[in-house]
Amino acid sequence: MKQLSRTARILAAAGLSIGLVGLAAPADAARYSIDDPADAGGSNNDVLAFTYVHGKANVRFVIDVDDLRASSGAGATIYIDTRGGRPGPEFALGTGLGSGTDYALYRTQSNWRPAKGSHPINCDYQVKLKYKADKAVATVSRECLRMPKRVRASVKVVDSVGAKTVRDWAPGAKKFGLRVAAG
Ligand SMILES: [Ca+2]
Ligand SMILES: [Ca+2]
Repeated sequence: MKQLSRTARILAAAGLSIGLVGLAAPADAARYSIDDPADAGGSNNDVLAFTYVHGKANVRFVIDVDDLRASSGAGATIYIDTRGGRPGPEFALGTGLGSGTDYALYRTQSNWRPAKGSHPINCDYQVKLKYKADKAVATVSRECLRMPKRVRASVKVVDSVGAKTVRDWAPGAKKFGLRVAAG
């Protein structure tokens, strides 16, 4: 297979994602989307794509997995970088992928761990788990993120396959996608 440049892959992924994310996103929003290989060792929750859309009022994150199930015991964490000059993400949103799960947005340290004494932030955000479409969709108000000019993110899904713990990151372990400005 011909090796595409990173930019070309991102553009191709963005093109493909239009049909997936659809018209729910504002037309003028900036987005980043990347495909991820089926590389999570037999996990149903293998991440196949990660997309984020930075709109005027909120940032929407879409995690496409292989086979999202209501019985899933897996969890996802979306790491959100709002200040490029400070190492690591400023926020993280953790959620289970099973039906009726809890989720929480919290502040992070430069080492990608929760900030000391961090509590779930009291602001407007939600996670929707779409089992038929195999997507987890998180929508976070920009006010939660202190109205950042630009946002970039990384996602990690942790699942158990037999006795093994499988971690699947997109676009890579502790690697952010491209920065996108508010649309
Ligand atoms: Ca994957
Ligand atoms: Ca940062």
